[in-house]
Amino acid sequence: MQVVYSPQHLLHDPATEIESSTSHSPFEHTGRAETIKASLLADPRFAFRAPSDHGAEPITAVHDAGLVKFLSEAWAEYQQVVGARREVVPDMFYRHELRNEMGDSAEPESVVARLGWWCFETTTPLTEGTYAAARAAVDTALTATDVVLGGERAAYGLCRPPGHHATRDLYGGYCFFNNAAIAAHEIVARTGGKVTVLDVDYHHGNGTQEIFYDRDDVQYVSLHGDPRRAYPYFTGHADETGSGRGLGATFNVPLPKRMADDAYISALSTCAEKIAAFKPTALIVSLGLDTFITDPIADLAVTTEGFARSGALLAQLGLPTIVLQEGGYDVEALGRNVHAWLTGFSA
Ligand code: SP5
Ligand code: ZN
Repeated sequence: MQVVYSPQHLLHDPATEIESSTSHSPFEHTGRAETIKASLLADPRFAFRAPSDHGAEPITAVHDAGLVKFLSEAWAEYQQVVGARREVVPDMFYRHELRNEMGDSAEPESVVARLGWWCFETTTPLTEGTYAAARAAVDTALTATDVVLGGERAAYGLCRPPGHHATRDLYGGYCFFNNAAIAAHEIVARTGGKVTVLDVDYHHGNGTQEIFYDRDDVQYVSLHGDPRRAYPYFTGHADETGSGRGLGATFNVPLPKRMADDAYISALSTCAEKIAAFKPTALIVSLGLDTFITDPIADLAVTTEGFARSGALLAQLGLPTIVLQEGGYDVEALGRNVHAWLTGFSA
């Protein structure tokens, strides 16, 4: 299987994360992608290639152009306006209730205000090289897409930073650009075929869901920790099924705490049936390994063997498949978990 990897991810290197009312070393860090790289490099069945530059147009097909502009300039502008900071994080978030009965705001001018305009939470700092890394992650997803549209059965994009929490207009949840959504839209635009994004990250992919919620050409299927207890809390409930033309093209399966392999595989089989019924021409898997039994920020109990079984089950759909890296924070196990999933798929 071809693996797309870029060392540009190293440019996004926060040293702190503001989470659970504390500032601590980040769960989402450069070592995650490096351990996955090492694990796959050790197996000659995986062939590495670098991404190619796809420009900004595939990004602005999915995201507001203002978000791209903001991320390209915000870190440097903050240094000028506020002072030298390694990580840049919002102090204030725009909530439209601030202007009840006054009419909604337009994008403000101050970089401090713009942070709160484009970002939805505190755990996703901007560093000097964040924009370059986020652009490389998009190019990684699009190059993996090229490999599959070129005729390969499957490809893996080692995307970092991840993408599935980024909405059309907002970044957060360790995500800046929605790599999977950009790839899905690109396949529809280039082939006219329908695409499914299957999101197996522990956290609901609120961004991917939002981007495609009213569309009938991209199906979004997700199984994740129940948002009644799990981040991102405000989306991912079973009654969110799409709107307008997209009604029925969103399918959410909230999972209970400590769910282990057999029950998880059974839930994944239900998702596979939903995908088969949609009849897509291609499958994108948002591959988060934070469902793992010892993940530090999640509470499911999937094992390495469960990941191998997951890959094998999804291979049975027989679809051209692009697998894109999302979360997974037990870094000691992350390399072998990704390897198990991908070799399960390819076996
Ligand atoms: C891509 C991805 O997996 N993003 C996840 C973002 C989650 N960020 C906040 C997680 C808060 C978890 N708090 C649980 C504390 C356990 N010590
Ligand atoms: Zn996650």
